[in-house]
Amino acid sequence: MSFTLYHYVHCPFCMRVRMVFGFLNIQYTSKVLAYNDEVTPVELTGKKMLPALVSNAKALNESLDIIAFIDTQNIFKVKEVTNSSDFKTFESFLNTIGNPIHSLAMPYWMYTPEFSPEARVYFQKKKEIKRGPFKELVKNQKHFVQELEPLLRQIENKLQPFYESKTLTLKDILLAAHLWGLYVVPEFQFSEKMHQYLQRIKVLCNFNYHQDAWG
Ligand SMILES: N[C@@H](CCC(=O)N[C@@H](CS)C(=O)NCC(=O)O)C(=O)O
Repeated sequence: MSFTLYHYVHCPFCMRVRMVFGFLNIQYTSKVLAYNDEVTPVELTGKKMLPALVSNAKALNESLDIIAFIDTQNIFKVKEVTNSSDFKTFESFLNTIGNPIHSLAMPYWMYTPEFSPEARVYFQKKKEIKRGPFKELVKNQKHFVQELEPLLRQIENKLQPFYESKTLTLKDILLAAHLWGLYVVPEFQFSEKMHQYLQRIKVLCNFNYHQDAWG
């Protein structure tokens, strides 16, 4: 089967899929779309939302559905994990960490090479509806870092050395994909333990953030 993944480089949901592709050692064609390209994603799946996976005639949205689809040996046990009693709590924790992560990282992401000037304007305008002016986000960096620290400590306390596990699981993929975005923020630094955790996942997943820019 051939796979084409349409994604945004900075997008944590897209990164989830890239990490799983790498872990499973499955080749795919990578297509990075411009953030202001509304036509291509809608043509693919009917929604302006990535990641989108096209395989043979089928196009799929939703990172977890894509992971379940490509993981034919059910290594990540997507259904079992997402139906388990603690998954709602885990998902809400992801949202909780996502908030300060995005507030810190978005003003930097938009200046990475993924964004043309037009895509940058589009991104900022759209994201400011939910988050307020980016200017304020940048002013409040200290506050977001302070909000994050205890949350990261909660993760750190559960590493065995993976999240509540001796081996890598779907939860590590979801956490790492969210946390990875923080590497772009100079005002924030991971603890050594968290950094090692993310680097361990990077190696296991053959994850190369810059793959589309540098090969
Ligand atoms: N539930 C979706 C969420 C995907 C999502 O939110 N993608 C964002 C990028 S991080 C998106 O495509 N946003 C389009 C836009 O806001 O224009 C998944 O897990 O795949």
